[in-house]
Amino acid sequence: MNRRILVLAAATVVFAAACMPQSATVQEESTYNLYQVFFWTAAVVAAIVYGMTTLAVIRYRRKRNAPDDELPTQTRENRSLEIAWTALPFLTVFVLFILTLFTLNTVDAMPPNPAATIDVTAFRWSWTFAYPGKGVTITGATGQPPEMVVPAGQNIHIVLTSADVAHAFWIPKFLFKRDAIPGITNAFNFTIKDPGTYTGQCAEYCGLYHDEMTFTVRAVPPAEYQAWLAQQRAGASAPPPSAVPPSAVPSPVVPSGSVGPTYSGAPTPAGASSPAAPPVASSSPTAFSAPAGSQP
Ligand SMILES: [Cu+2]
Repeated sequence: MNRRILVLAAATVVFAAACMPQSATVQEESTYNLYQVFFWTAAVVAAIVYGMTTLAVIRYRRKRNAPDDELPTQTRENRSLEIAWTALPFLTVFVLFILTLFTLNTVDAMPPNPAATIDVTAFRWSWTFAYPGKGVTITGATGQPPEMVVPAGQNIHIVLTSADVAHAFWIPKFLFKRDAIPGITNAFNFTIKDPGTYTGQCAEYCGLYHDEMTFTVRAVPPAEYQAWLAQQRAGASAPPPSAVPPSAVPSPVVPSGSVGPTYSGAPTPAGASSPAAPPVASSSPTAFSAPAGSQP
């Protein structure tokens, strides 16, 4: 019976470790490795704590027919034991702290000359992706998530900010999240390992339509990325058919300098209406625009 419980516990631990998601980016492989170290450290600590607790409960339980006031052997002042249970947790936390520092350095590293730089601006309740110097700006609207197209296998530089309240740029498969704060820019790099579409969303509750603040990042081969840029510049409204997955809906595209408000950190004038919905026509039944001035 006990052996069966042990096997079940071990199988659960191994299964949980295998369930951890691999990162889709090169940088966050280090985050994945750190997760593994934390997980297995926690598993060992749990095994020691629960194991010794169970042992004490079973071994030193009150025996049948024992007198009421009988106590197990009382031990005090075991110097080496006290040193061990102080030093070992300290050492464990110290090692985890150092490994976390190394991981942060990897995640926050920004090598020069990225293949693409994208200015990301969060606003209630969508995102603007601007490609400075390329003449391309993609702006989503509430219920119409925008798509960021980037070259796969190349270094991407993101400069993140917010036009109104605190939001957070989160792509679960990247194992990465960063806050978008008004008046502050947060920069980071990532290199997506394989072409594909990765969904992201705002991870900081920011108001009534927070749940509509989704977006996608589509990584394509570098040549296709250049073709996409040229096509956007030329004012085309749909990506090339070869690049469209069957379920994809073309993103609302606002060429730079045309319609729509700018969100480049300019403060919203007092009394201005919500910047949530640039004028993008849609026939989708799920798409909607937040009425101006309807902020909760
Ligand atoms: Cu948000």
